[in-house]
Amino acid sequence: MQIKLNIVVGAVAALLSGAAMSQDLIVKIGHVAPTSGAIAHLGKDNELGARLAIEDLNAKGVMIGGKKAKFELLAEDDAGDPKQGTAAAQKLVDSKVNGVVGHLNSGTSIPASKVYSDAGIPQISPSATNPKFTRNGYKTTFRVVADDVHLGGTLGRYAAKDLKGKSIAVIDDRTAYGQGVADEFEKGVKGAGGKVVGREFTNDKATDFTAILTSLKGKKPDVVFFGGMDAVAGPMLRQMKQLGIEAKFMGGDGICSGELPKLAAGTMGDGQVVCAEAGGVEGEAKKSMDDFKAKFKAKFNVDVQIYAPYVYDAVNVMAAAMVKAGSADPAKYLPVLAKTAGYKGVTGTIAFDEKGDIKNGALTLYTYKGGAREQLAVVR
Ligand code: ABU
Repeated sequence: MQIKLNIVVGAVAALLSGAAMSQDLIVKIGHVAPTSGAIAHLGKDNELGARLAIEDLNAKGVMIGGKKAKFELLAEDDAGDPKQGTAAAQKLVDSKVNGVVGHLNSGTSIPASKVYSDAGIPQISPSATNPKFTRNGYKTTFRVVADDVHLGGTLGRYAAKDLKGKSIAVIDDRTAYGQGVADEFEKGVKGAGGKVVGREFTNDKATDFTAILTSLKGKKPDVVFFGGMDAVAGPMLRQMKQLGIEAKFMGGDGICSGELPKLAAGTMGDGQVVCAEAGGVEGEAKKSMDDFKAKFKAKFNVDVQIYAPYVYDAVNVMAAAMVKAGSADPAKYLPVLAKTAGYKGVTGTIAFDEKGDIKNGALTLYTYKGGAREQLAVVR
């Protein structure tokens, strides 16, 4: 008799819990980054940031509009290619995602932003820095990092004033990011009274830079700036060494990864490279970033490359807007997301301006010593 009663009680409990589960609110978060190709290490870094955020949200038991939210990650690979980027965006729209964090590259984030805007789906990029990303007038477009006007301009002034560069050479990879950040760098150099002695370009898949480096060598540069990503910067540093070019090497956030020393195969001199991440924290706020990096390493057994913490914050900012709006319906939480202010993330305080850009964005200048990234300064 007791056994029968236990079975009935168990069955009722199972039914009730099933009923409760069926009332859970499924929230689909799309994520897009190049998880294949030359910068797959950066794409995977971003994707792991999103996975950690989703796991933490589900572990916390977030309530949205009186229902327990179950967050699901729909991760797409765009290979850093604009066409694949818009295809991935359309796939996520067709899957009825509630929001998207991505893409990693400016060259994919910009065309994809139209797809999300047309569908009314909020998109936060954790790493696309080309200013055009937030300047198309789309209400759905946000980013949690500083843009290339800030990044390139600051690095240009730093090259002319702090590094006291007298003959500065500039190379870019002709991508939306690389060319844009190099243009801003050049403006920054000239604005600070510095001289750009040469400008060359390559592409984001190139491996041989002998011709452009030989041409620049004749101009005796003391600083070489590269607008592009670490996968190209590493071999470029190797070839600079082979050609006997002793110049300092600068770049934006795209080269400022943990992977750069490996990609340069031990050819980087201590302090030779100066780069900047398009965000950063200092003082007391640094603890939350350091804690995040330690947790990330413990969980995935890899170090953060650049932007995983910004992806983590982007997912959480989106979830916080849903909680505040009491809805994961994009039309309902989008106006709340746009008003985000004072959100305390692991990357600092997040607030959006009228374009969807982060307000008062920081930059962190780094160099490399002994094959490891070393912070120089956080600037605003
Ligand atoms: N911000 C550097 C890498 C991503 C991009 O803007 O293309």
